[in-house]
Amino acid sequence: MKRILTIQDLSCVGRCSLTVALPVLSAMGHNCCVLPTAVLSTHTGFPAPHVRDLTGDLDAILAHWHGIGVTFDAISIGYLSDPAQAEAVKRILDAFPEATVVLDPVMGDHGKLYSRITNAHVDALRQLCTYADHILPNVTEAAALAGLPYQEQADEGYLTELTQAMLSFTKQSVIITGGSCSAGKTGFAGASKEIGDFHYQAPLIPRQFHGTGDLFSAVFTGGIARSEDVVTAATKAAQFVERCIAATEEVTPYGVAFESQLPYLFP
Ligand code: PXL
Repeated sequence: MKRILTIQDLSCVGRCSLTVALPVLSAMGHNCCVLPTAVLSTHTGFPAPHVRDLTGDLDAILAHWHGIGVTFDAISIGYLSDPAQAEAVKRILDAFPEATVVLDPVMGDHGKLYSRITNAHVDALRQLCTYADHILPNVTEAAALAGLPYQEQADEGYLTELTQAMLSFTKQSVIITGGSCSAGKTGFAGASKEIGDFHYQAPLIPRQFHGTGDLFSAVFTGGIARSEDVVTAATKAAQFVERCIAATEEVTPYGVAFESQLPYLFP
């Protein structure tokens, strides 16, 4: 069993972030520890959520862990509610140098940044990428981080341009999620300093949900912690997301119904 720290928000309603990572990593047989970056009444896809930002608490939590000798095998990072949190997250990563770091630079989707995400946030996450072993931006986030224009209909050339630009920011690999190389398909485009480029494409299910990137990140992190290679972990994560989308009857802001699919993750 591996001990994994996941750093992201707790959105009380609307499956995403911690309410996805906790059940997924536990189902995969890991000890999932959490560091909430904020508590939101809902994720920001619902109108006007109440937000309690926890930036001021992160260093005190780290100090306590340090004092009692906690260690982590892996750390996954998702939504930060304020760009200043990137500095606190760097201190956490410096404190646990043995942990494998997976960063999903959660900022937007479909060509738009989420409400609350500013240019300062994009700059802070670009810097944070250099601390990560693996980064998992979607096409919107990769374009924003790389400073390239967003293309709704991505093709292989565009995805390769994005992966190459992003590879220089990360220690080991980049996986761009939600990229379509041809009409009716979706998947990911990856690049690793060790093995070069890799791709995965499957038939597109034309329904969009909040939280699928968080689901991908959780399954990927759990796979890496199981010592899977990057391509295997990413492919299993993509297939699990497909399975959850297929199992969800209605498109709503409540997200994908992953609960019935958790047994497929059991060790
Ligand atoms: O699923 C990404 C995500 C995570 N956390 C919060 C969000 C979103 C996307 O909207 O609002 C708070």
